[in-house]
Formats: sequence, structure tokens, C-alpha cells
Amino acid sequence: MIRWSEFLVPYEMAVEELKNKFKSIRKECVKNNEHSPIEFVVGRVKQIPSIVEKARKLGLSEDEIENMDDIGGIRIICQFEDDIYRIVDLIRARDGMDLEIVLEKDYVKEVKDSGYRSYHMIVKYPIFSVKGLKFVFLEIQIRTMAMNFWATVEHSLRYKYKDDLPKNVAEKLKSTAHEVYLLDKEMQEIRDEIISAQNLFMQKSNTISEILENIGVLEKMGNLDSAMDFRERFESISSKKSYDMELQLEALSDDIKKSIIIERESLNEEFERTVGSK
Ligand code: 0O2
Ligand code: 0O2
Repeated sequence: MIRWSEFLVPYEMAVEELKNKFKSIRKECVKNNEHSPIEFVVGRVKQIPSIVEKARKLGLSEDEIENMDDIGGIRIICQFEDDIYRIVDLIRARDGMDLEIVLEKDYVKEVKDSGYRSYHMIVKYPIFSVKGLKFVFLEIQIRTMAMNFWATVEHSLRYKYKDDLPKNVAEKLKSTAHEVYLLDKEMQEIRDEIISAQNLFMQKSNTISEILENIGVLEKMGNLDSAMDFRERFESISSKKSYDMELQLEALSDDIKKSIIIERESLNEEFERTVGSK
């Protein structure tokens, strides 16, 4: 007879540990002001009746139950579809380190007949308990929030109908799965737009910093007239906010840099003349 509370301990430890490791990745991204591929992480150990039921279905003896690959499960939810593959890469990078990848199933690209989409990875994970080292299998499901919404609703209906979904319900679910697919695609497009807007903003902000810093350099070099001209030009560009503002700022930045080079050359010549005349 399996002593369930004892049997499940390593799974509970593994789920908790791995969940925290993924949560740390999110925290790191948030701290660095970067987009996190992980929105949130949840985890669970399968209920005992579900384990028993699944073992019966698979024809597993009690001794073989530990070969089941989803007694412990982690679900990683992300905002955009390409985040899924970023997470997959992060997990692959750990292969052979703190976990071992046993199997990967890409139901994002190879959609299941039901309409289900998600990326699955089965990993072998070491647990160091007071009883020593033990390896457990865990299932990691990676999906977008939209995929998660669909799968959660579909799962509850499947449970209600005990896997025998009425045809009209199954068809409706399939068409909503397609809507979810389209929603993810559209969100992906918006994401690219957000990133390009952020890049443009960062570029503009860097150019402005460069302009102000270099005007300061000119002032320190003693060329106060040029510095004043460039400052006025900068203020005029900033106040007009024309459509080609970024281009005008870049041209101004280039002009200031050229002016600094000319100023430096003339200061060098003056220095050589002074030293030569001594
Ligand atoms: P926060 O600050 O709320 O984001 P445990 O009690 O130790 O077993 P945990 O992590 O507290 O574990 O709970 P669980 O049930 O495993 O995971 C729940 C986490 O998922 C919580 O985050 C929820 O906020 C988050 N979550 C669940 N559904 C959603 C959702 O739809 N959107 C978002 N953004 N988050 C969701 P935390 O870890 O408590 O932190
Ligand atoms: P739970 O804990 O209730 O979610 P199997 O594990 O035998 O069912 P297989 O081929 O070993 O099937 O694994 P597969 O297909 O990768 O699926 C494992 C898990 O993925 C399932 O766990 C579900 O969580 C999820 N899943 C797979 N197909 C579907 C689907 O059509 N709809 C939904 N909503 N989820 C799906 P379980 O066993 O259902 O357990």
C-alpha cells in the first residue's frame, strides 16, 4: 500500500522549489525594467483520486505510479506567444544543470484535436529531502493568458461531461479556440508595436542626453557662442515638435560633435604654437 502523505512529499517540495525559481526570473525582469516572459506561475500536486484513476487508465501497478510524469505540475503563464519560446529556451539552458528535460511537446504549433494549445515539457528534477536524494518527474505547461482561459473553461466542461462532450459544445469550443489563436496573434502584433515605440523613445532620449552633454563640453572648452547657438537650436526643435523631430535632433547632435572636433583641433594647434614659441 502506498503511504500517500509520504509519497507526495518530494512532489510538493519539487513543485514549490521550481515555482519559486520561475517567480525569481519574473522578479529579476521587473527589477531591470524589462518585459518579463513570465506573467505568473502556478503549481499543483495532483489529487490522490486523480492519480489513482490515471494509474488505472494507464494500467500502472502501485510500484509504477512514480513513473507518471504529471503528479507534480507547474504552469507558467505569459502575455505573448513568443514569450512561450523564450521560457522554453530558459528551461533548455538549465538542461543538465538543475533539471533534466525528458520530453517536449509543442501543442502551440501542433494544436490538439480539441483545439488545446500549450507547450509541455516533462523534466526530471532532483529533490534533497531528509531521506536523501530523489528524482521526480514534473510536467511544465507554458501558455499565454488567452490559452489558459480557454483550457481552464474547456477542462471544466470536459470534467462536467466526463470526456463525452456533446457535439455542439465540442464544435463551439473548437471555434472559440480559433478566436483565442487570433487574439494571441493580434496581441503579438501590438507587442511589436509597443517595443518599437519604446525603442524610438529610448533612442530619442539618448540623443537628447548626448546633445545636452556635448553642449556642456563646448562650454567647458570655452566656445560659449557656439554652445549658445546649439542650445537655442535645441530649444527651437523641442518646442516645435515637428514630425521629423528625431531626424532634426540627430542632425543637431552630429553638428555639435563636429564642432567639438574643430574646437579640439584649434585648441591643439594653439597649444603647439604656444609650446613651440617657448
Ligand atoms: P502576486 O503578488 O499575487 O502576483 P502557495 O500558496 O505557496 O501554494 P502561491 O504562489 O501563493 O503558492 O499560489 P498559487 O495558487 O500557486 O499561485 C497563485 C499565483 O498566481 C498568485 O501569485 C496569483 O496572483 C497568480 N495568479 C493567478 N491567477 C492569475 C491571473 O489571472 N493573473 C495574474 N497576473 N496572476 C495570477 P503570487 O505568487 O501570490 O504573487
Ligand atoms: P489535469 O491535472 O487534470 O490537467 P494524458 O496525460 O494521458 O492526459 P498525455 O498525452 O500523456 O495525456 O499528455 P498531454 O496530452 O500532454 O496532456 C497532459 C495535460 O495537458 C493534461 O493533464 C491537461 O492538463 C493538458 N491537456 C491536454 N490536452 C488537453 C485538452 O484538450 N484540453 C485541456 N483543457 N487540457 C489538456 P490531465 O491529465 O488532463 O490532468
